[in-house]
Amino acid sequence: PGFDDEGGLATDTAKPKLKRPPLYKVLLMNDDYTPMDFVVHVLEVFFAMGPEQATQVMLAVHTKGMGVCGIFPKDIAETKAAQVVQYAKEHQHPLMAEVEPTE
Ligand code: NFA
Repeated sequence: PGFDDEGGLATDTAKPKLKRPPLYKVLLMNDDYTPMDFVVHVLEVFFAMGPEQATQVMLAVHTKGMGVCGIFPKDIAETKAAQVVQYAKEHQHPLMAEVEPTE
């Protein structure tokens, strides 16, 4: 915005379009088989949590059935969820992660 003859409208009323991207939750699902220490490790590696926060989130997922491990733009959320599932599979654990839009 800002030039005088952009096309007839008062150009300084045009909003600079810098919208933030829609955000998506990465959910971690509980299961009966994945070891607790593996889940803590995953949260530390893929979600940059320290050991204390990673342990809290792991225990919340373990007791409530699922939990949010991070909130990101869609492509990042989907990449992280896919990386977690692939990494768990490589280690023969059934840990699952899903993506869901925020409100
Ligand atoms: N419920 C798993 C166990 O008791 C631990 C776990 C926590 C798995 C969080 C998945 C997610 N070993």
